[in-house]
Amino acid sequence: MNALISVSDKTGVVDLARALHELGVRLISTGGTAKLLAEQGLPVTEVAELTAFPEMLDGRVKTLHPKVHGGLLARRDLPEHMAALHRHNISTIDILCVNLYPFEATVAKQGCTLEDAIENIDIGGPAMVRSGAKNWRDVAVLTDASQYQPVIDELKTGKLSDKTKFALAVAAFNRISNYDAAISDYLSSLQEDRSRSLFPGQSNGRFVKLQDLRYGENPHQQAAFYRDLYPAPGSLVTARQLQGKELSYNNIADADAGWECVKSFDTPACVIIKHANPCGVAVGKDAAEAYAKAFKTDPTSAFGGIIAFNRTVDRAAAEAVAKQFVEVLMAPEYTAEALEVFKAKQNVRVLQIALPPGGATDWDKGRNAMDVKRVGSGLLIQTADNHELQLADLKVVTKKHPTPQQMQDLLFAWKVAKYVKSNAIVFCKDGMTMGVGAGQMSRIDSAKIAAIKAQNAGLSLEGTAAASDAFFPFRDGLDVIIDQGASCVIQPGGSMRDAEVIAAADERGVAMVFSGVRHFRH
Ligand code: 93A
Repeated sequence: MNALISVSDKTGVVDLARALHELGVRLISTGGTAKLLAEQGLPVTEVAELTAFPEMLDGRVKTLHPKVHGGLLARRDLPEHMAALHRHNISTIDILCVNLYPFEATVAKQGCTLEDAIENIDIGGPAMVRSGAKNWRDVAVLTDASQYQPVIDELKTGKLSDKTKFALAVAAFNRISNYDAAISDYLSSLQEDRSRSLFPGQSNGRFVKLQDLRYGENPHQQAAFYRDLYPAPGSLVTARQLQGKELSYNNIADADAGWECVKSFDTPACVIIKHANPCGVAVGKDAAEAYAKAFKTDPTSAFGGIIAFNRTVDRAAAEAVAKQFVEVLMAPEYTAEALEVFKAKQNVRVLQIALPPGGATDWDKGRNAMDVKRVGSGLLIQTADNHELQLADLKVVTKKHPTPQQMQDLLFAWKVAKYVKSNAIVFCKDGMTMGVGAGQMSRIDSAKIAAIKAQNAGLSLEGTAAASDAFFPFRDGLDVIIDQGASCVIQPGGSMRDAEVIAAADERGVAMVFSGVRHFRH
């Protein structure tokens, strides 16, 4: 039996080689490895001797030779393969032990140059690993020091089982795949203007761990936070935490909901999130006014909330926010005075996140290009819900037309409804939410809950604009909304009973517009 050993990380390799030698295996090795084994008194044949070709080009070509790859790839069960080996005086290589040039460790070092990185791209090693692993029935491929001892132990009992050799081949291809991924990731990271590449925000399925989390949604669950390899500008993962306790799993999930919602507004806006739903959203002349309005929607739920702004938080806004119990605060910027206010409240997690460079109407907005949801042993993947409704998209379907002010409120309500879990009913007026009904199994219940919440907050729904994230299958849902005081309604339309629902709106004297799109959010 012949073993070819070629390792950069020489840990454990002398013991392995000695054990192989004692089992009567002939050792073949590349320059550095051969030198080490010879120093330890082991008989070793250099690859250069085997190939009758010197290592060349600074070691770039060492093992890339038919004497090596023929010996690895020949099928022992095919007489013509074995005859070809014989004709060309090639010996089989039955055990291959390779670990690769340390590419990952090299690029992880501070100040690594492109040249350093390139020189550490191993070519011959992965080529041998692939050859050996492809021919797994005949070649045992060791790519990690943890495999040495178990393989030696099994060899001592006679020969390696197919099961072991197959497992080694799987591990070998995994290693190669990760190695190539590291090279591709590193080189891609050097390309300029990645955010404007064809597919912004896409990760090619690869993620980088940002941090382990104390626990998941509940304390008995483990969790970690990963980001896309190339995060889109303006996305949550680009946030910088200025102060406060460590973010929890639920904090991050809620913060994302708040940030996604608030950055969709052009004008100063504030979003307060609880359990992934907005419990108050408002626009105002500045951050402080937007917050005051958003808070009014549901002061009870706002307790312990996650608050997001799309404008600089100044002292006035900070002082107002500091009066309530807040878990996480997000904004593109804070004045020094605002930060001073939170110094006294060290538990508050203060995050600074840059807005997407193109603003609220930017086409990519730093959102995920893809939305992924895990289901039992599978994935659901969809493009993100990026639809932005424009005034011109609205179709008035009732006799009564909304006033320009009502149109603004309808658009505002629609924007908010998109970020409310389905079934969503949102009542709004003058750029603020007046009642939010979220996540109910029945649209009617969502409407009723929104009304109860408004009542609890001392708000009147009289003359409000109401949004429904999906169409009304019957007139009953619309009736409940009108009973609560809505004077205009926005909904996608598209129900079998649209005519009945429009007639109901006309009968009750409210204006209704169709958006033509639905915003289910689960
Ligand atoms: O430069 S290479 O890509 N060209 C080769 O032909 C080659 N063959 C083995 N690198 C090559 N290797 C690698 O050399 C192995 O994967 C291993 O990491 C390293 C071992 O070199 P040495 O035994 O000289 O320390």
